[in-house]
Amino acid sequence: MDGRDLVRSVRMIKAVGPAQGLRSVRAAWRSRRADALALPRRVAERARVPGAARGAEPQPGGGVIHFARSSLRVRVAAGGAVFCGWDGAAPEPSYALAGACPEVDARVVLEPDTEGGWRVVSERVLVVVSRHGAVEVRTPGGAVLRRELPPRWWERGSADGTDDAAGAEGRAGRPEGGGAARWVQRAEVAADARFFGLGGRAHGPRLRDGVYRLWNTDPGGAFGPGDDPLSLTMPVQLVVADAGTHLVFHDNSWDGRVTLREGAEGAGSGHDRPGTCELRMDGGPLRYWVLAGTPARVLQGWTELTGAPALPPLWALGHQHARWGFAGQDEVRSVVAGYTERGLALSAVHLDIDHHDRHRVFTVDPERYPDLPGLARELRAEGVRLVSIVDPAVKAEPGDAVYEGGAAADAFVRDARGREVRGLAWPGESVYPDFTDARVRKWWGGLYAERLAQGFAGFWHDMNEPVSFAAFGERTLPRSARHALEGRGGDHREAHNVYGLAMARAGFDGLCELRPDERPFLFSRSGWVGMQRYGGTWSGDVATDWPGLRASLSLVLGLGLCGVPYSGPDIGGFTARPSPELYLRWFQLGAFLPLFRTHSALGAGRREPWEFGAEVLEHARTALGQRQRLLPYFETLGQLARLTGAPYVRPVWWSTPRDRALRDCEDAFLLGDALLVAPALAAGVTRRPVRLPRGRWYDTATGRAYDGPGQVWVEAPLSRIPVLARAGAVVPVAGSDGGTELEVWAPAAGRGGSGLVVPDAEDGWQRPTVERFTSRREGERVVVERRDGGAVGYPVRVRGLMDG
Ligand code: NBV
Repeated sequence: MDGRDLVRSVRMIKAVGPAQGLRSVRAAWRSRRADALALPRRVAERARVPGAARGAEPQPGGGVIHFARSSLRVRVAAGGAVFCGWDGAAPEPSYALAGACPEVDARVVLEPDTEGGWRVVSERVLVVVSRHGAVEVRTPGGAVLRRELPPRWWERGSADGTDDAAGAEGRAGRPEGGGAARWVQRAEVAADARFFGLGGRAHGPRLRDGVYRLWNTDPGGAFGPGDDPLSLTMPVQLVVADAGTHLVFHDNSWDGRVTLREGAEGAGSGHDRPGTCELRMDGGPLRYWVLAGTPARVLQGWTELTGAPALPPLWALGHQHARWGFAGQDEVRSVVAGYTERGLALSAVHLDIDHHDRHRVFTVDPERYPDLPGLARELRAEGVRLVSIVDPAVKAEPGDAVYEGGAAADAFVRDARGREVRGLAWPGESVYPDFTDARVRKWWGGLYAERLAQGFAGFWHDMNEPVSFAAFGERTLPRSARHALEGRGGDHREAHNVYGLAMARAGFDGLCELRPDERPFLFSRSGWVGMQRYGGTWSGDVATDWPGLRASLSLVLGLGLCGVPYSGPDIGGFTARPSPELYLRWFQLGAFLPLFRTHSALGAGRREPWEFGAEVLEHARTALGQRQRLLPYFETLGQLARLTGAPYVRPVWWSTPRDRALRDCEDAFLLGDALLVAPALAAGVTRRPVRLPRGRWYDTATGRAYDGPGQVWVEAPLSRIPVLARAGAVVPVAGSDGGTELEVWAPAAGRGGSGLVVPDAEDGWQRPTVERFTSRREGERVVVERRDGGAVGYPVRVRGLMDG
């Protein structure tokens, strides 16, 4: 047990009580023993590198290059995404890909180069493979975006110490994902490159030098910027450099570590030190995808590969309120009444594990919630939905309906000897559904019928890293636990990171079947690449302090760049009672993030805006009003995320990635194309510097115009955070009568602008229509037109004219 284990155990025993504390020690021993018995022992390992190139075999989209001790498949897909697979690794099977592997680009050619290596030439990228297996991805103009050095594998020797590995061709036939060989691959990027992504990281969005682990982990109570990993890791990096932007995704769900080191430019000496990125994996295939282009193009390609983000129903873009610790239905009612009486908008209330009967999933505490369907109906009449937490752990007790049903369906994860794996979770000793089995997903998806009958409209998946409270060691299932892995069979080393993703799929598919006319609303703490197909996520248990506030912005930005656009933090932080100022600043930031939800832990105080004094209430009311007004814009951004992969919340360099100062700017963000939001992230802030992308920007509160690129100081009084609008932007907003109107920010003289509206009046599956608008300045007049030549169709309000 190390220091971190100890702190975690003490925290946990405080939370769950001494009896559970003892059980957690037992759970930890059990898990350790299971692994000791079932996992292969570390024995002599042999290192292997590809060796020299021996020849190449052209194939549609690229080809296979044979080396003395391995082979590399390079395949360029029609949209320009490059696949590289070593040792026979193919793109499928994959938990990340949206569907069938994308079609290849038939125009691609594989040709020998003059250095004894090979080149794969395509329209958007050039892939150069050296004769020892280094792989360079270059722009068509020849600039190197990434250079992967030859990989190295470590394979188990046989009992007598000899290498049990077959030749390269033998390995090529090995089924995907079964590989237990560890491997490492090191890559170089430009000296000026910056790294982003890797899923939800607290100390981003720019990922500084350090080691980042790829193993979904419940931080065990609270996290701040120093904690890594968190619940949602992804082997996805977005690298931004002067030469171009690229995304690299290693399609491998095993435990691993990414070591990043930014490069340095040789200040006139001409000796640049490249940035480096080293990936060390504990097993699984060595295969990766690279997408290159502008950030928008890269995210578009990424969405085509891994799936379009699920569109949240409209109500999920409004303000939502949660707390762990509502006393019961009367308290829920009175919280909603508090919002109504004060004229504060509220679209949903979330019920945490305390609404269950003894913490058991898919149950309701009959004493505290004697009529949940009645409460749901009553709230619904006031426009407020109920959202239910759903944990994967099922109380292992004969007589428990979910347990009995799951046992009959053989749904629970088993150990190597075929016995149910027992862990410890909120209901006590628990078992865990194996969501990597389609049959189990179907069974689990059907259980949401009970939730729908209780009147719930949305779902909040928690503890699905998955968590088993163990006093020491890993707080999850034993690594030796067996999983179906879609029929291929394997253990938790491979299934762990996709557990939350597969659970989200089970919930999403179940809901689509149970309630086919409505888009499901689901967000999940853990997940993996592709989870956006089923819903969003949230910060998890972010610490209540100023660094926690900063971390919550990092998470949302980083996740958006990994293709998961819908997320947000626990406003006010999860762990303690925030100061009024911290609460307000968090609320003001949250009002501009897709998931706008107040939440707190048991004993961490309340989060209603009126709990922090009259001044905070008034300012929170302003922020809520701004959110309500921007709802048509949020709806449009949700639709655009679905259509193009562009996240609602984007780093300020999104459209100008070559602007180095913007690349390093982490305390502001773009909301769509039109708005730049600069939150107050420290105590006592009343004005702050804002780094602007090029063009004219208006402070939306004062109307004052600023010209970018460059840094300006703007007012950030307690009453609001700075929000700047791009000159020329056409922004759909809610007018005073509730209908949509267009707010148009005057273009600078001689300039124009544009904007989109994707109206969506329903929560179903209708195909959206995209309405495009342009704006232009004619003297003192601003002209707004619809691109297709039709009538504008919305009232237009021009802003910023006096200042331009
Ligand atoms: O269900 C209780 C909490 C929940 O409120 C929180 O949002 C999750 O992130 N849950 C974690 C389990 C307990 C954590 C200490």
